[in-house]
Amino acid sequence: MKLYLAVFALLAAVHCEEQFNGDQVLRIQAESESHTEVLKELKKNVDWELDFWTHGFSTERPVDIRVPNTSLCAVKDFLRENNISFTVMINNVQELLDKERAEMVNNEGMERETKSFVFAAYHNLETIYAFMDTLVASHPNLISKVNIGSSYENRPMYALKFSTGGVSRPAIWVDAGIHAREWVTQASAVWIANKIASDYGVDPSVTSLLGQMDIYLMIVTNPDGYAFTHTNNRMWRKTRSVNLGSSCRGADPNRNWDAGFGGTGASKDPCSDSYHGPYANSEVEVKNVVDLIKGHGNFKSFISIHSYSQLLMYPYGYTCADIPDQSELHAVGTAAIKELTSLYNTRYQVGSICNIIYTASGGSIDWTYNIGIKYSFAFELRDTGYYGFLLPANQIIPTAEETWLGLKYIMGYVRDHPY
Ligand code: 0X9
Ligand code: ZN
Repeated sequence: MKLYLAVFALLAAVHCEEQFNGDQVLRIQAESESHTEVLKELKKNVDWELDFWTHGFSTERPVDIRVPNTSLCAVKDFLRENNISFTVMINNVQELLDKERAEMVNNEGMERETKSFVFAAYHNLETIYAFMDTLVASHPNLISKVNIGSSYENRPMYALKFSTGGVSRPAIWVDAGIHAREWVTQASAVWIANKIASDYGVDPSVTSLLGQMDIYLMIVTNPDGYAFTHTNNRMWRKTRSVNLGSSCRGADPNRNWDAGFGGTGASKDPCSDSYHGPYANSEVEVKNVVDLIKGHGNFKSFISIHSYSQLLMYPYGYTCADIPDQSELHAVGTAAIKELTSLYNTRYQVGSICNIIYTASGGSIDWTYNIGIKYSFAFELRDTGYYGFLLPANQIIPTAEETWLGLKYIMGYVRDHPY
């Protein structure tokens, strides 16, 4: 009976997982304003079920779209009719997903056998949470697990707090995985957590930092979405909240913060991947972080980690107006990227969200900046569009290593520039 149930559960799990056979990701380059307008029209077409992997429309940056197999002919015809050139960035999405899954299964077997954690692999939520417990247990005087509340589907949300003592010390916040499908961000954050733990007392910069400040690191900021990318739909981005009056679920947790909420670069359509939600902080995952930040009251830096595009951004997203600290943040960002690039020559661009990618309202770092957290940054990690969200696991460690150099630079700067 038990076996029967297990087999049934397995079949059910396999059965309901979204398939992407023959789907392609097209990379489209708009060469004029009229192209840009055509692409905006394309986005309004609901019948083709397009999945935009990039969110802005400009002649400076390509637009990447996952096109379901059944819409491929129509979309390619449409682009050709409008004289818009494109390349096939991913030829068959499902092939990459199958490979990713096979690697995960293989890796799980290895981890069970060797009772060790493999950093060069993607892991599900349970395994990441178990990793956090192991890390805390082996560094009890440095790391604690802070439960900041529960997700919509009642999963606990944990930040790792690195602290050597003191009372309400100035602190640095780092979060990853607020967008569920950006898997290299959660995986990099796992590696970085381990790196901070092992470098304390060894690397003078980390040691002096933690002598004065605390670090809060949230590895999985959208646990419901992350679990869903493992069980149902690898391409899920949003939260999993129910939307009244719609059969579509979730809001974009990076359009839900109280900064320019509901403005340009967010959608009011609950079915959109950039749906801002019914009101600011409606998503409990966002609310939990907001409450922690406000309740703490002494964060000096807030860094949010996304993928992909290889960018380091500072506010604002909701307007292209310069922030008062523009030149300082630009200089800090540029120096951080210099460190990042020094390792593997990975090229990054630095700028304000609005100027560098697109107008995006309701973003986290705009809110943190506006409440007085000057050193607010957002990373977009690898790559620039070979694999997009489906970055092969053998790039996790190099991505994490180089990102850490950038992060460490920012953290050191924050330590040395109290305000
Ligand atoms: O559109 C976004 O939310 C981010 N890009 S992504 O492709 N990862 O979705 C960029 C927004 C900048 N980040 C923050 N405002 N925190
Ligand atoms: Zn993102």
